[in-house]
Amino acid sequence: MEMAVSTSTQALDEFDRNVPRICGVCGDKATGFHFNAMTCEGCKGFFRRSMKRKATFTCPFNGSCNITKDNRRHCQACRLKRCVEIGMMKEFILTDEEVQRKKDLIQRRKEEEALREAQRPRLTDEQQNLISSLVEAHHKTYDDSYTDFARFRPPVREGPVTRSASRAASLHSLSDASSDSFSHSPESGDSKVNLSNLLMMYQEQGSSPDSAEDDGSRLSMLPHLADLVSYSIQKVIGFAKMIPGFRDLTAEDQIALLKSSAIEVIMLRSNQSFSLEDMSWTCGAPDFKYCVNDVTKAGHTLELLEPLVKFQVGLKKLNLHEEEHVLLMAICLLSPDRPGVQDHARVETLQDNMCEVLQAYIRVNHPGGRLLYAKMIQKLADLRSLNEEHSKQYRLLSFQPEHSMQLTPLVLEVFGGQVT
Ligand code: VDX
Repeated sequence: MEMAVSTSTQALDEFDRNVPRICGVCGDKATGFHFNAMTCEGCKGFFRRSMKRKATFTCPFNGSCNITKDNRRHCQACRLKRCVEIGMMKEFILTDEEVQRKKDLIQRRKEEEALREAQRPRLTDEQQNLISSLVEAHHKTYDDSYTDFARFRPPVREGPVTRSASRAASLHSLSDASSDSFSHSPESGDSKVNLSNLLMMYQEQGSSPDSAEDDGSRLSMLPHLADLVSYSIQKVIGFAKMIPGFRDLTAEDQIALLKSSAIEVIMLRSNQSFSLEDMSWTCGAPDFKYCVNDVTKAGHTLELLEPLVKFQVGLKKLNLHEEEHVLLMAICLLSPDRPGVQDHARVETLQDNMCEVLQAYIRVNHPGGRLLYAKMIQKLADLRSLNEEHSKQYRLLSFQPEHSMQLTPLVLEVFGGQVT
């Protein structure tokens, strides 16, 4: 019984890196278990040689020598006796043939591993370079310290939650009522007429003077978030310009791509600051932490914000590598099917190439990423409908001069100008 226990603990010890590695025979530094006991290389060899020679030793002293690292050569008899005492067994000694077989096995395993490593799918240098460029471009345009945010017009969190949201919702029913007049062709020239009509309708049934200041119509977060988005658009432009191939497109195509994808890329990049713990975008200082309620104070409704937060949660849970995150932004930006893109084929070639790189990257570097590519492409589809909903809500905002005046020239240029 006792024997069984000590053997099993010894076996466990072998896996325990913290076990003192001291030779049980002489106290020298041990190299592991040899013939069933923890010993140094010297005592291991001594035991094997003694057994092979079937040597018999006699102690020149009284048969009870204390074996140490320094005197272990003095008395072979007591050294061997000590070997047996600590459990070394001749049955554990391999024959020459067994030693050879063991060596062969180790060699074969090494060769197999080398072969596997050589056969492992790899990214081409060109693919590797593309990824490096995108990662570098992102690092140059996304500052994790968020220190620039202090330069934006300050965030103001005032006004009741519900009224502000319901006010925004009433804007919505207005848009639904007249949707067939403009929603299908946002770019068409005659939309202006409808937009003006809509604006007039809104103003007629709009805020009464007494409720104007405290019902959230001031959109207290709009200046700050408009500046945040304006700043982010600049960063997205900087990122786009560093995507290999983007600068070679015509200026018109570059602009068409940026105008239609900017909000999507912003939503994508913002995932880096999104936190699952508090379901908000956390950008350093407490002032720069944005929750859904804050965004309603910039004129948006739950009809956008609920799916937007869902999107952020789903994206966050994909736990993308930075390489995948930047590739997804580049793929989003280089979508050939955006309104106004002329050289569709060229954009498609660029996008296809990046999709290939993304798939290869996942296959090679993302263990358990079998379904990841498909899930990422689904996120691009989600972004399209978020874009659609944002456009709708932005349009309502931009119709109201008192709100559109809070936007920046860049935001107005990229998302579309106010009614004139
Ligand atoms: O990650 O219609 C990134 C940089 C940081 C922070 C960040 C967060 C993005 C957020 C949180 C970035 C606040 C609300 C935003 C959201 C993305 C889109 C959403 C800005 C921007 C709003 C619906 C956008 C409204 C814009 C407008 C008022 C013009 O770049």
